[in-house]
Amino acid sequence: MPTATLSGPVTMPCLICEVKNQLDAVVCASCGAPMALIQEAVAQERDPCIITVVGDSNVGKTVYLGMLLDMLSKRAEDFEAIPKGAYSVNLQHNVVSYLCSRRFPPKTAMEVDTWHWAYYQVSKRRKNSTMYDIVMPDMAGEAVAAEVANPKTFTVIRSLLEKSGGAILMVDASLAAAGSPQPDFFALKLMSYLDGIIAKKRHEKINTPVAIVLSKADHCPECFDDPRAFARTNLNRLWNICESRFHSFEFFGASVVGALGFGTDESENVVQYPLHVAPRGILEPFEWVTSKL
Ligand SMILES: Nc1nc2c(ncn2[C@@H]2O[C@H](COP(=O)(O)OP(=O)(O)OP(=O)(O)O)[C@@H](O)[C@H]2O)c(=O)[nH]1
Ligand SMILES: [Mg+2]
Ligand SMILES: [Zn+2]
Repeated sequence: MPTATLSGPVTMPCLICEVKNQLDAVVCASCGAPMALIQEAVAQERDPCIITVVGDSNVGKTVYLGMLLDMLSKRAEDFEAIPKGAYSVNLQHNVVSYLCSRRFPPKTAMEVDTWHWAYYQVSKRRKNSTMYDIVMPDMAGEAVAAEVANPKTFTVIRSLLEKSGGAILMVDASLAAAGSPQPDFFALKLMSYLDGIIAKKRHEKINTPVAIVLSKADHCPECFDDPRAFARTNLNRLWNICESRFHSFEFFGASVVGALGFGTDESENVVQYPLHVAPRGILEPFEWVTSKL
């Protein structure tokens, strides 16, 4: 129970879902977002911009986000990124540690309080360049799937997308190129879910920029040459809903590994090992989304 003191209110609205929480809460009691985000935002004195990375389980969200943040903090392409709060570094730290030991990070757990949230201040190292305060959580694909199938199972996902200035949708290009309809259908469901929560009027197109990342493009290099043509051919349902309902969307090929090795674990399952890290097309989607904010 909140208690009132003479020094002022003891509750603070959550940055993501706006439910009031006690000041000393670690995570929001309603959606599970870390309250450290709010403390950072208050110190910042301006609203952060939320960019949400969504996609099915196993498409490569964790690897992509970890690599993106790492490249930003290494000043790739003249970007400058300053983590706001040490907890923000955990995602990048985790992914880079795994990749350095030639393993992929484990899948993200369903529990919201175990997700890594990253809060960075990003800008270009130029005079008068715009500063963006960017919040990017690493969500579990299974939670995204559950929310899309049954809205309100994971309220945090809905609140996040409602508040997002931009979104990055990840689609497994290697699966799509191999003829599986799963990536196309999942992306179609997600875009229609987004349409449902963001659209102000049913007949108006959506302005929120959506970058569609064709992940694991090392398996299908044609994604790099002409990502739009790849999408039109292999992800035609997704392409059509983008064209009909979204003003601003773009496709990008991306991959993190240059060479893969294969082995088996204790239960004789085939496991992939990243032998060589060669990020390609990681910054472009992010740069495109921020340019549209
Ligand atoms: N070939 C290739 N495989 C990749 C790449 N990135 C990720 N993978 C594979 O995809 C798997 C899943 O990657 P994650 O980043 O954990 O996927 P995720 O979207 O976070 O999955 P959830 O946490 O379950 O939602 C990895 O274990 C790798 O086997 C890539 O750039 N190229
Ligand atoms: Mg993950
Ligand atoms: Zn909340």
